[in-house]
Amino acid sequence: MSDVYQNYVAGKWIDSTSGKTFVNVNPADAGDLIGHFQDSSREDAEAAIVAARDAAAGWRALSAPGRGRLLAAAARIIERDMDRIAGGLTREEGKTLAEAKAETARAVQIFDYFAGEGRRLSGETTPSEFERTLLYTVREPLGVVGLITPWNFPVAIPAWKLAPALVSGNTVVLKPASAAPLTALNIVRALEEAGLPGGALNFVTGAGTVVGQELAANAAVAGVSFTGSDAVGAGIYACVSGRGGKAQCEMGGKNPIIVLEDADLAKAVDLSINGAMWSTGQKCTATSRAIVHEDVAGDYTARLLERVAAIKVGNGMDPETQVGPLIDEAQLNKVLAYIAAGRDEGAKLAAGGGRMTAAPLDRGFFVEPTVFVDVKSEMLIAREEIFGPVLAVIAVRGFEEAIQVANSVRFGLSASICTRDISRAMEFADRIQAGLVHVNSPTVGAEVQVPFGGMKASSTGTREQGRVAVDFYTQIKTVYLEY
Ligand code: UN1
Repeated sequence: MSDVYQNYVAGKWIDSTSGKTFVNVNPADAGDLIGHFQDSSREDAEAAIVAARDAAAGWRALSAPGRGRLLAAAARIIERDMDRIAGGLTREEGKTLAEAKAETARAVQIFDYFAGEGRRLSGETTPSEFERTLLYTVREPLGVVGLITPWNFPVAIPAWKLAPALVSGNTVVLKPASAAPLTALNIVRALEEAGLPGGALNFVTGAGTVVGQELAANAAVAGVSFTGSDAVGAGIYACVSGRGGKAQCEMGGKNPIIVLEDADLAKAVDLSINGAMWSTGQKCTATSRAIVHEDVAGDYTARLLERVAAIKVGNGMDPETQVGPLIDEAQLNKVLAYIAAGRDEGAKLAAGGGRMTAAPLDRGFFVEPTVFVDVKSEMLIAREEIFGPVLAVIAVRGFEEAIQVANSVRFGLSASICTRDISRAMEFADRIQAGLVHVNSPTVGAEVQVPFGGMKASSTGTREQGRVAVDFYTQIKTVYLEY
């Protein structure tokens, strides 16, 4: 029997009342069973919400710098346990160990950054119309918040929701994705070891339709922050805002890289490979459209295909591996269905396109790094988020058409341009419909100290990360004090 992992509620590790568990397997080798996790019931989620509510006054009463110190202590524990946490992440999620370590290091930065926010949670004072009146604002926590996190960044995304939520004085119920719950559990353990009081953070694993649904529907949960698919996010947003709660949803992307005729093509190819292929394309910020000026499209594509052919796909634990598996069979089938749709619509498959079945890859969910050329912007593969290592190359006649194609999708998360022309780079920054804009830099990546989020169907609610992250987790009180 492999390990059984429990929920964490009111400072205790406990089993679900359902008596049921689900299994977590290694996507690089489906025979490698990582453990059993609690298949929690609605009652478990309710109990966690009650525990968070009971702990709210005590946690809020602690000073903000004091809450920050606990986050800093957790950062040191995560740093100490980096190899174990990153190893578990690769085993359950599939990304390479180098990527898992970089992501864990990012979580350390996030906890350190928001530890400092404990000393900066400021309001403002302004002159009043009235004499002898002090007019000022303070930030207060919302109360209980629900955090629903995805499997593709199983340490960074829980960290970037937990840290601002906790430092702002909220108590939390965290529901991690069922495909990668071990890494989130390791973060909960780090916060427990750091000395977080019982009930301030509760951890409940299980189905989104049960645990996630309860967090969205329960009136005691003042705010819900979600990262995941846009279909689920839209439902959560409607449910939470419909009952007067606060909702923040980070959803899909269909992120373009525009390559102009004056671009450094070696660099453009480098950025395209990074954005489209690393982490197996399983990032909401992944590059999935290369919108290339027709004068350089041939040269760009030739260089791109040469690089794609050399990509080493395999188990993320192997130091040679550059691209790991997709997360599970459902994701594999979804990616293969998009590839089939691309062929049906007449795009030309220039690289990859199939499942990888040579042993030992047949034990996991591996797909070939895939490139389509001659893609038209109306095609499904140019419009919908695929969430796999698939890049669609679209040739355009010039800058105007590039902007028009880039903005023609319903998503607006991240966008990049490769050019040496500062005027066109600036015009791109002005006109692109995206929350994250990159010039000669990949669509992926997110520094902790600046806001992260998208426009259009990519995001709803205020931004994550940076100082503005606390805007979601706090409410402002304005005080008029006459003396
Ligand atoms: C990154 O590009 O490093 O789920 C961060 C996602 C995003 C995070 C991307 N919320 O892929």
